[in-house]
Amino acid sequence: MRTRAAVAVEAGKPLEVMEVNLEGPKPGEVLVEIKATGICHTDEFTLSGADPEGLFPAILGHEGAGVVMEVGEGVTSVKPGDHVIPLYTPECRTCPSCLSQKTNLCTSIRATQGQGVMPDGTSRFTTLDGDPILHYMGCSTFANHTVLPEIAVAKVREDAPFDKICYIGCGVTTGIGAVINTAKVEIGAKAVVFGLGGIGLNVIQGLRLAGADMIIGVDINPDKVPMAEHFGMTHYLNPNDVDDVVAEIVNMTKTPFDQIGGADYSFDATGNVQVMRAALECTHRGWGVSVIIGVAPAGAEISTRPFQLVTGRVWKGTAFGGARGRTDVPQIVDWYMDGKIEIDPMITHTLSLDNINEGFELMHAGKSIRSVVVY
Ligand code: NAD
Ligand code: AHE
Ligand code: ZN
Repeated sequence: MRTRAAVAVEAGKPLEVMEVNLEGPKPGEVLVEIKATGICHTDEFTLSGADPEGLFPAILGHEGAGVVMEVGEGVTSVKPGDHVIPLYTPECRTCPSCLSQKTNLCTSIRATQGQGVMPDGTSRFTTLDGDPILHYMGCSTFANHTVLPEIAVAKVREDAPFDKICYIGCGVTTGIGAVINTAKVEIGAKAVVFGLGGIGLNVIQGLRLAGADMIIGVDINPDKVPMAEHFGMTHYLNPNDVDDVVAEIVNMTKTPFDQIGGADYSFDATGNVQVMRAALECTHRGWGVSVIIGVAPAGAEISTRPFQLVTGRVWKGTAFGGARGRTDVPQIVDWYMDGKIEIDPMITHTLSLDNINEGFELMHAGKSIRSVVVY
């Protein structure tokens, strides 16, 4: 079939909206009509050329929602007409990682996913001239139609609006999951969130759900403050207003009883390795846990004095908030529909596919939280 897609032709260049060919689903695959997709900072990261796994030409996008149109041979868990959210972290339930119950990082198709192809080693997308176009993160939601492995879709309820629940395909689940699944924050905790964008705000909403007492938000862009307060931020710190962010947070978290100070939990949602260091070092001696969510450019490395870990701080990371997509995503959609979590205010811009590059411009200018493309 033919479909319309925004193609990343080359690193650092705007996406090009064009007609492309899409082959139907092979055994174990499903064809999905994408109804809406968010633009995550990770799409920008790959488009910029900073992603060591970035391949071109490719159809980016990994935060979508849509309807199953056709299923390949052997597919049993979804059928045409089902509403689904594509999963860049699939859940096969049979690989060593899924069976371990220790991680959400299903390994069954990770290798081919990183090469921009389906599990059989080929792409379903081509240009109208027949040249291959690669998939991205196994999703390619910047296309009106896409093909995914059955294990990489979560079936969700049909009354949930696509233009909101697409965000559960990455940002919402990553932020809330980082708090609940990865850090396992407890009631009364003191937490710091670095980066008040599409992910950081969901960390904040996760912290409020978990019952954190103190939620310090750190961002160089003060325009992000009102939204962060709406979601539960209790204190704001602009790194440009203080000499030493770490010392400042340690002071803010001191009590008359605890003069050591430091956050119980911190989260990096910036992708900046200097920020990651500060996030670790502002946590409490003996028990502080710092979770890296941000994705850093090729060649970037994190560092700290080993003494920081010797004295009990723990450095962790999380992908897709530790969520097992087929199991957890339908539940998060229910949380949204039941009013337990909020999504709508974070979707600050709605665009057509033709205007998708505006979403990247808004992100660069710090003017959006989430831009969503509606097909
Ligand atoms: P975003 O652009 O919406 O937000 C980033 C925020 O960080 C912005 O508000 C920006 O002002 C702020 N910021 C930038 N530099 C800063 C600094 N030095 N100090 C403090 N604040 C700073 O991006 P997003 O969509 O929220 O994504 C955030 C990061 O999370 C990106 O690196 C993205 O690739 C990554 N990410 C990771 C996962 C995962 O599974 N681990 C999932 C989604 C996104
Ligand atoms: N390709 C990059 C890493 C990108 C990365 O870390 N991706 C996250 C999801 S970001 C979603 O917005 C992830 O899930 N990582 C686990 C995985 O298996 O990719 C690089 O640095 O090579
Ligand atoms: Zn993402």
